[in-house]
Amino acid sequence: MDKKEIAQKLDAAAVNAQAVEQFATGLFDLKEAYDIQREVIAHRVHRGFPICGIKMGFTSIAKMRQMNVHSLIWGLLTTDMLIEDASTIKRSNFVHPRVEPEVCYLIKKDIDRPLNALEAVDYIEAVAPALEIIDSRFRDFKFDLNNVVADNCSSSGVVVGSWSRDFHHLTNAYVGLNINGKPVQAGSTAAILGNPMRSVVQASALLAERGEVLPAGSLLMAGAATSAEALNVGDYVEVEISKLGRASFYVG
Ligand code: OOG
Ligand code: MG
Repeated sequence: MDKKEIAQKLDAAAVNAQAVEQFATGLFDLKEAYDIQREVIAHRVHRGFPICGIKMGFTSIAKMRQMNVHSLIWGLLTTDMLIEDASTIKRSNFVHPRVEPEVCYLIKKDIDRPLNALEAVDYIEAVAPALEIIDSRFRDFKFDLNNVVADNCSSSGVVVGSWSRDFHHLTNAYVGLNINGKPVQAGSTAAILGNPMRSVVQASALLAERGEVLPAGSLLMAGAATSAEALNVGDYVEVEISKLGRASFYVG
């Protein structure tokens, strides 16, 4: 099976909301996994949904432990993944969706080189509370590092709340995930690499490694601060970040 065939299988799994088996260990290496990810994204772009940002994964210990993958990963966001704040998603469009609370940055200037933490601040226009819907295309949500990367890091949906230009207090802010009014996960933005801004630094290094640029106006999801929670029909899901606000959606 070549990279194009693997990508085609993963894209079909997403479109049909039908899980597939993990690909055999050793079928492709990590570099090839990112090449497959690009092929998977090409299918979405071809359907008329351009790339609108990137997402970082496994930037918190909680997530690494939950999924037993201990390396930073990154995927691409396309416009078909964008979900309006306070809107309703259809459970039947997904395989086994989960949600996690995140911080989303809006990029001010093209990120075209590795940045340090001080420089990264100048590349951020605004920040917003966000929710990521992840939906692994692999059976039982089980994968190894190369498989999850090939599957575009389980990316499925992104809900972004209101933008704020004040992002300096985000070093240690409360992050809560509420489902049907009950807090189901609680943590801090500090759980994201010690400071979510480090996610921007890491993203700049990973982009440079592949010789890619993140254009101004892109979204950058910093990675979940807590473990993810399964979604069920009827759920009302809300993220709450101290001093930043909320974002939410319903599952129909
Ligand atoms: C992979 C995606 C990880 C995050 O925020 O850590 C991720 C997964 O857990 O399926 O998005
Ligand atoms: Mg995530």
